Amino acid sequence: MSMAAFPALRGGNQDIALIEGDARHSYAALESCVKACARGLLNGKADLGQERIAVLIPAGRDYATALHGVWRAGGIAVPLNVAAKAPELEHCLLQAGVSRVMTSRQHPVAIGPLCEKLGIGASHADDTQDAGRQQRPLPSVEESRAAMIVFTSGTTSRPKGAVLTHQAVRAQVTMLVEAWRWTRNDSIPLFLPLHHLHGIINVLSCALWSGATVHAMPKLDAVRLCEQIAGGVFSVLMAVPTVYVKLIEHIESLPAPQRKTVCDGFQRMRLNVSGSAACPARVFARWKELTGQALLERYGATETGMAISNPYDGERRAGFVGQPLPGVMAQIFDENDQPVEKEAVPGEVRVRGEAVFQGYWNDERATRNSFINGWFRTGDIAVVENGYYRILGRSSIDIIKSGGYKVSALEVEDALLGHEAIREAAVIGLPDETWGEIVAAAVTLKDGASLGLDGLKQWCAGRMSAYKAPRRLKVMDALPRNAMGKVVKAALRDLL
Ligand code: MCA
Ligand code: AMP
Repeated sequence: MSMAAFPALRGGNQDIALIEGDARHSYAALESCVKACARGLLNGKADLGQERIAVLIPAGRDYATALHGVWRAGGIAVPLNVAAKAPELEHCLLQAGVSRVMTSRQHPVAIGPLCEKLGIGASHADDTQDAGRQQRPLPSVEESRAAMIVFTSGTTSRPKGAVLTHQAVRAQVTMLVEAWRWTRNDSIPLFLPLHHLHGIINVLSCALWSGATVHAMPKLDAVRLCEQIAGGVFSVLMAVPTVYVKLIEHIESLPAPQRKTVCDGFQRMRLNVSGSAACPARVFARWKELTGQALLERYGATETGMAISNPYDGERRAGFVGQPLPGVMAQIFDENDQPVEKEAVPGEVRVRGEAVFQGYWNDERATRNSFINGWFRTGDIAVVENGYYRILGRSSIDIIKSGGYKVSALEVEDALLGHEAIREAAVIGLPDETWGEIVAAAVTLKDGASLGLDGLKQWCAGRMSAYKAPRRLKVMDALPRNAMGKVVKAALRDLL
């Protein structure tokens, strides 16, 4: 099917699309910024022809303008982490073959030197606007064309770029809007990062497709958020379990009358969703006690979008992620690649459908390995019990989920080996009440060298995003290895 790039701004002209600090941006104003940005990017060309353009902008009008501007001009948007460090950004920029980076004058990110080094252009979203050519037609972008490359960590050392077509973006958004009953009356806070689908699709894109209002926030501020919720500002909340843990801590610290006002505020909301990592049953239970809200837990991945969800109406079961969303095929497979039809038998979750990604950018081998007979292999192990899926864990110990971020143990190990004192490194995830898991490292040192956690944290600071840096360190004489010489990570868990 041929159509304009996913037409995702569907609010009434005067309705408010985005609130950013004191600024309120109507749908009409945003639409006009997007068109001007697309024309500015095209600069007289008919179509960007799949040019990769990075978006390095925090939540707000400039982000939405750049993302939609790239889409409307026929480019592929590459949303990047505004808090990433130079080596991480360099990997993504090179891997995706990015030709220019869009930043925001209002929220500058120091990318200039890196762009210069790589010979990549950089421009502010607010400058890349060509209002003078309002009449020039924008290209008609086939739905089968790529819309976005979203980087995700995996069992390989460096993150891979998952390619999502416009069709996949549309499928993900329309499915969630229907399943979770979005309307133009909704209002949602956006504090999650905008280089992952949770923020991009579940919050921003679903809201803008529904004509709802997004309140862009520079980061999670539990105090302010609770005040706004007490004031009835929001109808929907979407967050990772760590956010609910932090909100519970904050609410429990409030004096009784204030606590009641905040809890009543949450109770009046129509929907609280948790995802990106397992929501512990105790968090589900405490949230319900405090706010009366049964958290709607759902399961997804960068490569599939949202795949399995507890129901909007009906029982939301603690510790379970529910059933496949409409239009998504999900199935558990055993070790012999046979579908598991019986309940309570664990196996790998595999997903197929319109919403699934196309492949990893420029990485045919990884793409081939990640699909089997058309099914995407999530690497997650699950069972179905009484009709609902329960995620048991991951097939690889090398994937860590910390505060909803996926971390590759191998990527962190590779980086640590660059430290002058470290001879060997093994990284694992340790269970943690707030973060789900935290990154922990066991190392052996070179002769005569010494290393402490503070020193390691400092060293990591310029080299990797804060959430990847080890929060535990154990210096060992030797790492536990099996007869084949492979580090036994399960044994490390106990030692750490
Ligand atoms: C911050 N810190 C972390 C993390 N975040 N440490 C480990 N893991 C983390 N995720 C560290 C900081 O470096 C700092 O350390 C201290 O914690 C406090 O930082 P602060 O920025 O104040 O924390 P925060 O603002 O409260 O952030 C917590 C957060 C954030 C809001 C939970 O981590 C977050 O936005 N996570 C969501 C990630 C996400 O969107 N994932 C979706 C992936 P120090 O004190 O040492 O300086 S998409 C996905 O998974 C699929 C599609 C799906 O199903 O959704
Ligand atoms: P990402 O690659 O960052 O998109 O992370 C996707 C992964 O997050 C999935 O493969 C799961 O391991 C994990 N995940 C997402 N939602 C849930 C959930 N509700 N329960 C358990 N794990 C989840």
